[in-house]
Amino acid sequence: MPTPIPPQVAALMDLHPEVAAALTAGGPVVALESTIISHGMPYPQNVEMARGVEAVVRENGATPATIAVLGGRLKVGLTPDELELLATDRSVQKISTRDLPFTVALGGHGATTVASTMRIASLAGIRVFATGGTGGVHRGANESMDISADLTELARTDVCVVSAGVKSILDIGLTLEVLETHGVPAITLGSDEFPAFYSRQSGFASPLTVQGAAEAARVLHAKWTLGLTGGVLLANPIPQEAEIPATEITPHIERALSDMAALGLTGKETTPYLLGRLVEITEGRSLAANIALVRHNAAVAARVASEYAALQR
Ligand code: PSU
Ligand code: MN
Repeated sequence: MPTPIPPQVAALMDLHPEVAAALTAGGPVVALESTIISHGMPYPQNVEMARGVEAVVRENGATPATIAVLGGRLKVGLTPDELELLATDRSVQKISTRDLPFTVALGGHGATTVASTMRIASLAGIRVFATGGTGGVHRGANESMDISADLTELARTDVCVVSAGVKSILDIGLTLEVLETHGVPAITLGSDEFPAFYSRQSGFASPLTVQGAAEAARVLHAKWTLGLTGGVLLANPIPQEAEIPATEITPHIERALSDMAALGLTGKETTPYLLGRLVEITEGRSLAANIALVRHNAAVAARVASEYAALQR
């Protein structure tokens, strides 16, 4: 049974009729984030990716719900015009959980990160979410304290995030440690090695492995039945044909990081800058990889959502 949305939350939310119908029927729904559209990719590839990913979710038997804040309203499921606005309007801010009450209260436009998308998905009763890569512990975090709120949200919000692992612009080892501290299962689909976004290999063993969507759904069901609140990170390695091997991408990442240091960028600007700089350095190859992995994650998330919905009946 879907959990009813509290009326005071429903008053702030615009649930797309198609998403509302799917949730009422207990059908599979996949949440999608919007920072990747507004701050993760250039136009027009960003809006093409957003439309394409929604189509992939449908082809795999689930209903897509792209999430954002528009004019202060929590939007769960977007129209084509709203996707276009997110892809083009420069007034759209990158909003994480920290920023969410501000954007709602002041009526702004916000593209939601993994963290704030998880929270809104959870408020709407959606349990499965597909993205590209999750945030994590940044390299040098022992000095900068830059640890993505995505990890905080995984610690407390009951949503499964399907991602291609953690970008090696982050410290993958420390990210896995923080997830363990917070009781968040980090599970890789079909591999013993935790993936590194552009690359299938990271050099880090995956804490846990499942062989398919049905097994993943059983883990979600067991976790939440046991009252273990919080999320699950399901890592889905980038398809072989789209990957940029670690030996190739690593020097590019080092270069992007040193360019960023020279500019003195910190805080919420760092992830968008690094993604954009890598697209320039790799002459678009990192963008093609990014699009391929998001589509792959959307397909997997749709299958996990379907298996999970079946377990609820
Ligand atoms: N990884 C990507 N593309 C993205 C992001 C991550 O490949 O656009 C975004 C996600 O929205 C993620 C956010 O939640 O970056 C993390 O930002 P920060 O490191 O500032 O928490
Ligand atoms: Mn940060």
